[in-house]
Amino acid sequence: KGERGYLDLCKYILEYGTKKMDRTNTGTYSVFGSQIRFKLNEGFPLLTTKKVPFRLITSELLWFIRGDTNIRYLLQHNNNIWNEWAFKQWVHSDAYDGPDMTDFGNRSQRDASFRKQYEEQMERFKQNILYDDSFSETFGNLGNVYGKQWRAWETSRYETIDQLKETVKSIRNNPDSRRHIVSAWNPEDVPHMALPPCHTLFQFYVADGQLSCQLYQRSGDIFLGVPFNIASYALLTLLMAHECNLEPGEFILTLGDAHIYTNHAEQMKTQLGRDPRPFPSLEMNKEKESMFAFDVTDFQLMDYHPHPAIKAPIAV
Ligand code: DHF
Ligand code: TMP
Repeated sequence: KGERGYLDLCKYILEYGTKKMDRTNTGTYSVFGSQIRFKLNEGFPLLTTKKVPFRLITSELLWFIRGDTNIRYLLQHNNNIWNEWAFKQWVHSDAYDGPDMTDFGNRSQRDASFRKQYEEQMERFKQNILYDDSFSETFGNLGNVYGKQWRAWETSRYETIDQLKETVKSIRNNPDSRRHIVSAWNPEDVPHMALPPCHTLFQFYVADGQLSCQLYQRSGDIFLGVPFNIASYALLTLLMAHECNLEPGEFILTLGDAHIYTNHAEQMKTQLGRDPRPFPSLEMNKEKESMFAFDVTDFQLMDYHPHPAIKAPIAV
């Protein structure tokens, strides 16, 4: 019930996870294969053992739904969660003329004077993305990431497939189908993405008038990313249920490599020492019939009383 499943998984990984090096050179405790379930009629699954910024989750999800892959939209909504991965493309390109930013993620944690330089360059980058159209087109685009694959998957016949709309149709017309699937994992495009999709594939399921959703997440940053992913897919399920005139059922998160970065272990223990509170509830503007028409102002979180936020560095 509630976030117990999440907290139990955190405890399990800290206790039994294998110590494993990773792409970012940070180091993790890792477990392969696990599952957490949330009943969506028991409240909206936004963690309460630390404050999770719901505002950032809505604008990121609407960004996927609109088929956008450029961080400009996120910055316009004061959402900075994807900056590092676009920034990386810029500082490694010939167009970049500032101080060396190699391995900026790790170096900015260790070296205060470098951190200042990094922050200056990041600020310059953000201004360029927001106000320079051609800069933003080149460096704001993360490649064929989620939005592109969900809404305009390219076929070998030079057509595009709108997986999200096709799925709406199949849920409405053939609810019992076992093929309500959206895949973000496009092997042809994977080498050209700033970060290959972590939430790889999701499937909907209809039974007893309820719509459930299961996500296969190949790689989960349990402390930072996963709380966002849970809320984001719960929200997507609510939107999809609304659009298909169904009640929300369950959200099921299935994880591949579920890891806690070694530099999040202390924060994780702080969080595990806190008592979970009841989940908040979510009201959305039901006057809008389609998820494609929703705006950030159409969601209202009610009765969210979390413990304080806990800061942690993100592995780039
Ligand atoms: N890389 C890694 N290593 N972990 C991730 O979770 C991750 N997530 C990505 C892109 N790359 C990633 C996209 N989603 C934050 C949360 C989710 C996310 C990216 C970043 C994050 O930093 N959350 C902070 C608050 C951020 C803020 O307030 O701006 C948090 O404390 O939850
Ligand atoms: P990887 O591509 O080497 O697996 O690194 C991606 C990291 O980002 C990994 O720690 C998982 C994390 N992540 C999430 O947990 N959720 C997300 O939504 C995204 C985009 C990334």
